[in-house]
Amino acid sequence: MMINRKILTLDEFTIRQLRQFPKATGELSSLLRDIGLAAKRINVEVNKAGLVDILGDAGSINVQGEDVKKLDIYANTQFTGVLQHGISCAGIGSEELDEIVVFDDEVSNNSKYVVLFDPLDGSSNIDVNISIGTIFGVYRRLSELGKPCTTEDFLQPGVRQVAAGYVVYGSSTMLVYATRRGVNGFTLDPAIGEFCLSHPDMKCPEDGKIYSVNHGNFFQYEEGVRNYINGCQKKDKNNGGPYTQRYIGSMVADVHRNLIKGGIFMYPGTIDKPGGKLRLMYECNPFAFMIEVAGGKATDGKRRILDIQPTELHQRTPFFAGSKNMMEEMETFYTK
Ligand code: P6P
Repeated sequence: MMINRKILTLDEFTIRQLRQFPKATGELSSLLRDIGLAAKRINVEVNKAGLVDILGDAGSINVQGEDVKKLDIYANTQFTGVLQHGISCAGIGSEELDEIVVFDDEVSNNSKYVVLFDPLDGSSNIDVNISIGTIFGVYRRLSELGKPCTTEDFLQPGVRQVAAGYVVYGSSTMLVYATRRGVNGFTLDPAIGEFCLSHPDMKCPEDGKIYSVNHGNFFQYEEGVRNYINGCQKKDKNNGGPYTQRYIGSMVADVHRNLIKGGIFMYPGTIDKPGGKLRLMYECNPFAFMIEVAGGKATDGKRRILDIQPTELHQRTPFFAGSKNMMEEMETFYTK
């Protein structure tokens, strides 16, 4: 029987990466495999959501004040569980939980990393079968090994992430993650239950023609943002041709598309919410890290997202991210 050596599973890929770092302990590779395991379990439930009455609200309200879908809770439990029972994670911060969870057992207290995640982003789309996703960021802890992790381990600027990624549960299920060495995408092969390397060394095109923003908030945006959006619509053949507006209302799906095709994703601040809607620690920082590693840019309109010093676990930030040249064009409108 011929073995197809071209197909690399997530496990094989992380082990090969490990070989390039003889001094590496393998904890990060193990953590990424744990995330892949949780993603596979969540994928099973997401794919049958309409069949087992898993639709509909779980009846509770999360820390964001949003109706919690049953899948949110399931996804949060899966990620928390695999990370707690792994060998790499000392604790987690989740969109679904008011406070951090310190695992505080011997193995976890001797683990090097902490993880922040949004277990199921875009969950309001579950009931209408639109792609949803998981977003995660991994930090090396600052506190002393052997002791429980602390809040300071989580409130680090995004530039200190050692890895970040997302899972998009869509027409296919993909896990995409970045380390400083690059961004790689793995597509789940349901026949063998493995994430297989399908998008090696992903790069964000420097240019694009897609802009993603909620036009419903247009008159609430700052003038510079409104001028940029108008500019996107006035493009003619003499200045690169018209842009296309694409906005699914699911950050993972929108940013994933723009990462592959080129484009700019915007969730600006508004008059009502000048700090924006998206969360810095487990939505914006992970995507900002990935997009920068892939060659793009990510700011809050003025500052580099990864440089923001967080003060709260669930703080929000305006978010602009995508193709380098589109971001630089947007910045000229913002500073006018
Ligand atoms: P709006 C989903 O609720 C989410 O957090 C992101 O996935 C998405 O990009 C954004 O909110 C959509 O927000 O206000 O445009 O519906």
